[in-house]
Amino acid sequence: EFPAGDEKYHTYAEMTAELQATARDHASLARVSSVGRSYEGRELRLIKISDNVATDENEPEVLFTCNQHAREHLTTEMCLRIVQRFTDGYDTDPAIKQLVDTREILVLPSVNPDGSEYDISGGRYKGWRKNRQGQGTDPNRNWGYKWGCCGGSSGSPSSETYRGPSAFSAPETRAVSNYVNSRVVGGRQQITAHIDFHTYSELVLWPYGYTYNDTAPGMTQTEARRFQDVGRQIARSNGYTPQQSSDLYVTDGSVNDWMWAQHKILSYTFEMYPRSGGGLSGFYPPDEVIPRETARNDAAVDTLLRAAG
Ligand code: 0X9
Ligand code: CA
Ligand code: CA
Ligand code: CA
Ligand code: ZN
Repeated sequence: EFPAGDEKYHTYAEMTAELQATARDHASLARVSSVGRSYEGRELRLIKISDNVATDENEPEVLFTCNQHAREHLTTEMCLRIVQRFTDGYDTDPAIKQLVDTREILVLPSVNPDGSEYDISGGRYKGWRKNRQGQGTDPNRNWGYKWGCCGGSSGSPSSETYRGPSAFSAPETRAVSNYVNSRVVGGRQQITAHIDFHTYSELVLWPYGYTYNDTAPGMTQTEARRFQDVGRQIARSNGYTPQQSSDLYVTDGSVNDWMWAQHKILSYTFEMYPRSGGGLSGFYPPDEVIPRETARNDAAVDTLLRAAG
């Protein structure tokens, strides 16, 4: 469980209960499923939000993923905020209704539930980042595009950025990638946009992460400009700093590179609150900041949903 005073953060059980309650209270708008299981066997729960949710309609699909990194608990709250806003707001907010009626919104609040539960076990934060397979694989170095190519990950199992023995060796990245692959319908990827939420530093990041170059195979000048334009528009609404992800540091095997290179999904990483702050303690802001720092991304989320059209 979370340490005393931070009970407003959701444990895995509380997150699951929240998703199920949402689907029960909004049966025509929200439906819970699973994309597979974590290394320790937890369901990787997905909630879909759309009008006629039981039908696979011909609407742009937009994916939000959270908590690839165990200790980044604020991101799970971000995904839950998206879920809550697009269900509770449907009947009263015309802008919400418009988006829900014209998009299929897919939310995965915890991509790394094993690591997340470990991080809070015994009611004490452990500063854990990776999954719980052996010494742990960094999920965000385990994706299958240019995996391990470029010095942006480690081959040592003890490293915080261990890439695993092979691409998609982590059950969590394998399951999410299989799900995304399954959204190719009639030769066309249905998911057109994606945000992977992390903490911290208040950044909006776009691919590629494996190279400093703005353009590269699979990323034309026009495509790079699109990432920049949407990324900068988003940054104006949340006050984050927009940049290519390699401008922060080079990573290989990160989720955005795969989403874009493999599927041409407009895929961003958000690094949430705080902007800076004290090493590990930056991962553990008090639960009092949850409402403010998740609502801060409402307009950004709406912008991405619109850009997905
Ligand atoms: O290193 C990561 O996976 C992300 N930062 S975090 O502090 N949340 O671990 C950033 C990934 C963005 N990609 C690149 N910087 N290339
Ligand atoms: Ca508190
Ligand atoms: Ca629909
Ligand atoms: Ca569809
Ligand atoms: Zn992270």
